[in-house]
Amino acid sequence: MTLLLIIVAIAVLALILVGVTVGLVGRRTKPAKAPVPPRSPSAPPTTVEPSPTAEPEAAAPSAHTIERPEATASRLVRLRQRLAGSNNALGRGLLALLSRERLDEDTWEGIEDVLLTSDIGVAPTQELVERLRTRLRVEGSADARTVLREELIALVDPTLDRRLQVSGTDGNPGVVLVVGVNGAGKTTTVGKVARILVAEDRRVVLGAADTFRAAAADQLATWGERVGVEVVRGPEGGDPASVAFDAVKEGADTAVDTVIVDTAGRLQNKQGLMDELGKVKRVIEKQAPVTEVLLVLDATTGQNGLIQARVFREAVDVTGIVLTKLDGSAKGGIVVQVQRELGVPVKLVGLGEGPDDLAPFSPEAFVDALLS
Ligand SMILES: Nc1nc2c(ncn2[C@@H]2O[C@H](COP(=O)(O)OP(=O)(O)OP(=O)(O)O)[C@@H](O)[C@H]2O)c(=O)[nH]1
Ligand SMILES: [Mg+2]
Repeated sequence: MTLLLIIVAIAVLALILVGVTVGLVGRRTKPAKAPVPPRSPSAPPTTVEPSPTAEPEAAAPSAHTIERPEATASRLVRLRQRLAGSNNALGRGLLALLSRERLDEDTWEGIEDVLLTSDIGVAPTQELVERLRTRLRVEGSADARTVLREELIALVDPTLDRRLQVSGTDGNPGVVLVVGVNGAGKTTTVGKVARILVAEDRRVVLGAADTFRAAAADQLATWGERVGVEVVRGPEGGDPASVAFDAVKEGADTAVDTVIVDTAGRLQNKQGLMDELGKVKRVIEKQAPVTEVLLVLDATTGQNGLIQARVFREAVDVTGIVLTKLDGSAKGGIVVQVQRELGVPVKLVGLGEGPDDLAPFSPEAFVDALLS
């Protein structure tokens, strides 16, 4: 009898065990939610947070239709590799020349040529060569690579504040105005920045103030839809300042963190268009202060980019540069020139056409990529 009871007890236990196991497996095979990349605590801050007040909670996106953008830390690793790929002609050339047995006049001329071809600019090139010559002479045994790395980082200036000003004060959203010439990568950058902010759990509204073509607003709408961000648009041919105003008003009314306003490409030598840009900014500021004006420059345009930068700075107070298409350019030296000319830091770099191919600019990572 006792034996029978034990057998029955074992059988019941076995049944319970099987049931639990099947339940677990069943649960595991249910469709998984979209993976959420972990936010690494070591990621450098991309944005400035002026007020200690609590941010409003982000609306819970539906996992089926809305993408979760890549976190900044992991994109930095990937983008560093890409940067190394596109710019290593400069770094390799310099290292090859510096590693010669004797650094004669021909070698120094070669170094100058390599620097000039990368668009660092004449004055910074001469300064850099002078400093390298002095240091290598004085610190006879110094490793050329270490000296070159230190001097390049100093040239790119690690002291500049490169965080994006994406938060407003006094209950206003932060307002980012994005400007630049045709095809520089403005709309793409607005879409990519929105993704960075969404990845940081910020609430965003986009303003399609490029009213020249309906396709421009459609392009922005596509970026917005992918990450569940509202896009405010106006009629084709409408007043861009009025669309920008509406977008910022919508952002304020719905208490989002940041409104990013895309503008039409405009040539810097068309005075009327440049005046229009000034008006867009003034009209926005009737609603809320513009916290960041990003000038988007195509890194492959070299000296021309510098001329654009000067004119745009006069029309609107540029606070940060986005250097796009650095993936297709060996002219990364433009970073140095444009910062010097404008006194405005490069804050972001575009390294491809992919949705997360935009990274915060870091002088150390940039120079390490050059010398890798
Ligand atoms: N390789 C590469 N392509 C880029 C990058 N950024 C933008 N592009 C491409 O450049 C082209 C123009 O980008 P848009 O964002 O439409 O440029 P835009 O400044 O808004 O152009 P307009 O509105 O016509 O003035 C597109 O094909 C983008 O995919 C980048 O960092 N790398
Ligand atoms: Mg555009």
